[in-house]
Amino acid sequence: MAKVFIGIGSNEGDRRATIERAVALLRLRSGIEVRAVSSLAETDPVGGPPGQGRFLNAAAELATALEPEALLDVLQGIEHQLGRRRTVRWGPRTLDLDVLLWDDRVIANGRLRVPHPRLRERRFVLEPLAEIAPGAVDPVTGRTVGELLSELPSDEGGDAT
Ligand code: A4P
Ligand code: MG
Repeated sequence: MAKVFIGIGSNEGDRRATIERAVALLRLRSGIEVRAVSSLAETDPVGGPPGQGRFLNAAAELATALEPEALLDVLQGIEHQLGRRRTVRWGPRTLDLDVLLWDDRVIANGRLRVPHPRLRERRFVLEPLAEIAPGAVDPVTGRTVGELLSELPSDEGGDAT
C-alpha cells in the first residue's frame, strides 16, 4: 500500500457538504483507505479570475493499492460526480482533488506531477497537510511539510505561479 496525501478544495456551492461527500466516496472505494482528514480551513483564493469566492481547503492521508494514474481517475471521477464542470484554470470549482505526495516518489508524466508542483509555496495546501503530517517529506527538496510551512513568507498565502 502506498501512503498518499491529497489536497481538497472547494469554492462553489455548499463547500463543506461537497468535501464531506468526497471523503465519504473515497471511503467507499475498494483499494483506498482514508487514514486521516484535516480540519477545513477558510482561505482566500490564490490566482484565477478576480472576484471568485473563498475556498474551504483540507488535506487527507490515503493508503492505496492503486497505481497513481488509477487513483487520479478515481479523484477526477469524484470531482465530476460532485458537479465540477468549470474549466477555467484556477477558476471557481465545486471540488478540486489534487495528489500532493506519493510515498517518496517523484512522478512526471503527461497526466500527473507528484509532488504537486505548487505544493511548496501554497499556505492553503501546507497548513492542512501540516495538521495531519508535519513530518512528511517532500522528496524533491528533502524538507518536511512542517519546515516548508514555517519557511513560507508570513504575509501572503503563496504565489500563484
Ligand atoms: N495533474 C497533474 N499533476 C496533478 C496532481 N498532482 N494532482 C493534472 C492532480 N492533477 C494533476 O487539473 C488539471 C490537470 O492537472 C488534470 O487533468 C491532471 O491531469 P484540474 O484540477 O482539472 O485543473 P485546476 O485545478 O484548475 O488546475 P491546477 O493546475 O490543478 O490548479 P491548482 O494548482 O490545483 O490550483 N486558492 C485557494 N485558496 N484554495 C485552492 O484550493 N486552488 C487552485 C487550483 C487555485 N487557487 C486556490 C485553490
Ligand atoms: Mg486540480
